[in-house]
Amino acid sequence: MPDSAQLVIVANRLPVDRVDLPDGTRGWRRSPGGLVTALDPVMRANDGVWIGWPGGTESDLEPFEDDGLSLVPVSLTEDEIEEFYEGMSNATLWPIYHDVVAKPEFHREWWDSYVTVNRRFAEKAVEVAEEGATVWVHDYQLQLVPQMLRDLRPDLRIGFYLHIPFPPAELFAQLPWRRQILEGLLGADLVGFQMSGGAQNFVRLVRQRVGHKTHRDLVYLPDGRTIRAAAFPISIDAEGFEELARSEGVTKRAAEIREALGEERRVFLGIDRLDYTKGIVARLRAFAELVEEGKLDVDDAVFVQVATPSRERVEQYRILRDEIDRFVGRVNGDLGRIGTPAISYLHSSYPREEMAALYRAADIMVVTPYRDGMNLVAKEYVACRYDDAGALVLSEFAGAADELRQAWQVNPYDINGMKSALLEAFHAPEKDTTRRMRAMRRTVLRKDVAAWARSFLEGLSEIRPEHGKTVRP
Ligand code: GDG
Repeated sequence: MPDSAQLVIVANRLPVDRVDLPDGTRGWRRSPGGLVTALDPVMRANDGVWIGWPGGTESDLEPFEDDGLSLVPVSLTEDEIEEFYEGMSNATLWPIYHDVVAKPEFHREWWDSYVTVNRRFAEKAVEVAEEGATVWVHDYQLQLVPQMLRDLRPDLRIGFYLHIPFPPAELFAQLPWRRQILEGLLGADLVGFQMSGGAQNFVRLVRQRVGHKTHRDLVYLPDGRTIRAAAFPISIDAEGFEELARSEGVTKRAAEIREALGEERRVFLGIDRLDYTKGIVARLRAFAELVEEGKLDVDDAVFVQVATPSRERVEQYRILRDEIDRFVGRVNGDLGRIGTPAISYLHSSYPREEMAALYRAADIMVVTPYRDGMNLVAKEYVACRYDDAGALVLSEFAGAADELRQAWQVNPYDINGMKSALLEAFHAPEKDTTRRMRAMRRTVLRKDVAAWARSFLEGLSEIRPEHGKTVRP
């Protein structure tokens, strides 16, 4: 474990989960996220350190190594989990940043906890960052960290990346702490967003609310510093997914899934964290109405919906879970037949192999968020379709819609529009689906997540080349 590092990643979660080992001790298991796959090579090339919360409330955890990655745990108390994580992060910022799809709550004690926890992350980062190091801060839970870092350590090169949308000024303005958040982000040299729209919203807000001069993607601070705000659309390890999809195990499992669902039936698939931004009920409603109207028959079609448990202690998420349970129960009660339910609903999380097998088994992938920073599920589906088969129905409000132009794009608020798209994708001739899938595959395979990480870090090193050391790509 190095004492100091040239590259420091700061994210809410560490890329590992706490597990009980067979010998009775507690250990760690790598949680397979896109972010760690992307950052693994740059972390290794630069002896990087990753700072994050390991989940839970253990407080005496020391820095450790996991499979060659240096990890530094930041602990949270039970109250902080409630106020900083479930409260301010997931019941205030998350809904505001997603078009106010759910009503955000504002509580001053949540904000206080957000400040405290952000400071703890910043202090940990400066402990391990070498002189002139690059610190890359991730996501909406840690928006105050960039300025805190700058105050403590002006020698650092600081990048920030937001994985979720950055809202229009009219929505952001509701936040009682809007100015503090903008100032927090302005501590960075480069602020990265999924879409150029997010970057533009940010620059406009900085001009309006903080009063700094701006020009295009640049913000000029009174002290002479320049900050850049730009889009870096995230992607996936496309080759890795394709390889997994081609493996014998996944191929066999995909065939089993098809058999279990009924070989004759075509498979619609949704995979999401159970989140109200993902539009799960609306898409199931569209499908159910098609069955009810006789436009689809349960002998010919089934909808498999996987909803991965998420933020289960946040009230809005409990309400949504009940709503889905009720809805699926009613649809299957009304429209299913013995052994052939209309919707096959799974509230569970699965290993990556099972995800790939589901992608391989699905004829029509349905991704219909009301708002989504990018949506990696859509890209993963495309990466797994090495046979150029399969159709993608995709919300125009997912960042991915910008790149996956050949999907059947839908407005998730328009149930009739979604019904038409589902039917069109269902009946599309092979020639059409192949042409679309080929084009989408070219896009997804051309720019993977490693390229995303490189381009962000390159962008960061170009801002003030004379200031700080350069990270090896
Ligand atoms: C945020 C932004 C942005 C899901 N269930 C299981 C599982 N997953 C994996 C998927 C995919 C990832 O989780 C979900 O990523 P998404 O992009 O779809 O959505 P969010 O979780 O909301 O992610 C989003 C992303 O950050 C990256 O910047 O694209 O817009 O909201 O990779 O495969 N993986 C496994 N088992 C599961 O049950 N193994």
